[in-house]
Amino acid sequence: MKFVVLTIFPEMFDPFWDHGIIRRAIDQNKIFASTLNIRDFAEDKHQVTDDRPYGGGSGMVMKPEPLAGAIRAANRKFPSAKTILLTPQGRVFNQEVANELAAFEGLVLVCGRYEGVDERISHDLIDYEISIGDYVLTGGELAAMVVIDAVTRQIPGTLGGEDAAEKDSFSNGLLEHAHYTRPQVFEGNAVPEILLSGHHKEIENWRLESALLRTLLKRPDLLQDKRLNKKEIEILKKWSRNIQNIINFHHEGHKEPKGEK
Ligand code: 4GX
Repeated sequence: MKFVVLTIFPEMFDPFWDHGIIRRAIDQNKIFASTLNIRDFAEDKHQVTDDRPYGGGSGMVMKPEPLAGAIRAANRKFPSAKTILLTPQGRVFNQEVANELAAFEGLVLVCGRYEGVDERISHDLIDYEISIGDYVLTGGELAAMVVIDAVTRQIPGTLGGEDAAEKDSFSNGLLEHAHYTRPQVFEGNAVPEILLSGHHKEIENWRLESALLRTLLKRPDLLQDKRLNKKEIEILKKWSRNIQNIINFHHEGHKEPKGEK
């Protein structure tokens, strides 16, 4: 996967490329990462990238010429890459989008600043618009990093260990199960016994139950969207019965005498 980031703040990406899994993916040629400074494509003496909006009003707009120059330079270098504009108006990014983007040969990520980019850029030179969520950033750079980060870890061989991306959150539509490491007792709280037992099948069942219950309690919206298998339905039914028993007991324990309201 080739990433080219177009930005007026390329230095923001130096520490991003330089750490952790992204760094290792670059070193192992699983991804290629580069930035182009939009300012370098400005023609004027002062290399201006913004201008006042037609129609008036506060704020500035990114001028089309430097952006077009930068996008075309990136497209010449990587003709098969898709060009993505980070903007609150885009399709909301999630794991599914990350997987779709991971299938492309390259991504050119266009980072806007100010109030946005001239509309003729988005119309003519952009393949996809992506938003990382419904909040307003000061620029597209952090959004581009989020996209690059999530896409990179979907590329086979980037995570180390036995293809961890298939095991993690969302790959099965559920949140992760609870995790524990040493010590066995921390500040009076013990690790669940089953995890120490060495019974792999039971540990797997416990983890599925943990994942299902955490999803039910923390993100019930995810369960609504998910196709549940037989095992998962059995676990939820068991907990439904548990809860129903508690409710029944509660009602019976507080029953009013017959004939009364
Ligand atoms: N997810 N922003 C982009 C300027 C801008 C506006 C419109 C192009 C078109 C954001 C987000 C985000 C703030 C980045 C506005 N550029 N980007 N910027 N949320 O809020 O991606």
